[in-house]
Amino acid sequence: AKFCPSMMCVDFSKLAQELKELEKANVDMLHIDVMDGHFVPNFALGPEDIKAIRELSDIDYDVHLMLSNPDQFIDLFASLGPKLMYVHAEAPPHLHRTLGNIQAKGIQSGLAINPGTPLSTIEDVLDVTDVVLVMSVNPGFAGQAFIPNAYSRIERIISMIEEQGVNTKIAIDGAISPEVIEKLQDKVEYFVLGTAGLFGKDKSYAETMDDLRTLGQQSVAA
Ligand code: S6P
Ligand code: MG
Repeated sequence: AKFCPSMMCVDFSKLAQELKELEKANVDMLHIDVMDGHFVPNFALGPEDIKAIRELSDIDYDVHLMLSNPDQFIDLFASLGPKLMYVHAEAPPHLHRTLGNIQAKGIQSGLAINPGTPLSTIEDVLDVTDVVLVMSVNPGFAGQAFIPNAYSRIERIISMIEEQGVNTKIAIDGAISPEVIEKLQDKVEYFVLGTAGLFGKDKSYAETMDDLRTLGQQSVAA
């Protein structure tokens, strides 16, 4: 499993220090939430924030576009160099084309799906989806409660992936705690970490990450 701290949870007034700490903790990839105040009832990071992060660190990052019209902004965000770009299953009218456009830029295509959206929405686009991001909160805010339907949804997505023989990986975002990581360790490739898993603890990021990784290894060995 890989761990992706959510950059909307860091203290932006100490961005350089925060990034240094995250590097020391050997996180796998940064998760950058982009919100438009329309698809979700909040605003989060934007292109200028991503540029600032890139100037301070070269850790790989994904961008999670919570935008009503992602098609309009794919070029802009692609030009900033993400490794993986998530759009929402609920947003673009031609989902298969949108995901294909991301792949055509040499960026991994990500497909985020809200807790209340039927999984049939993603069934026919897995051939152009590198990573499915299962939302375990309704997107918009950090610090919300975990919505447990994510567990059965992940099982059903795994069945779809196996049935279709595609290589799609699974990610999960929203209130990811040590308990959730332990349960999903073998099924999920990318865990997004926010306030439930990493930020606002008494421990350093490095200590918390060590604990989370040990937890993962134990459950694999068991
Ligand atoms: C939510 C956003 C997430 C949050 C993350 C925060 O809309 O997409 O990436 O940043 O959920 O984590 P937590 O543990 O505070 O829910
Ligand atoms: Mg997110």
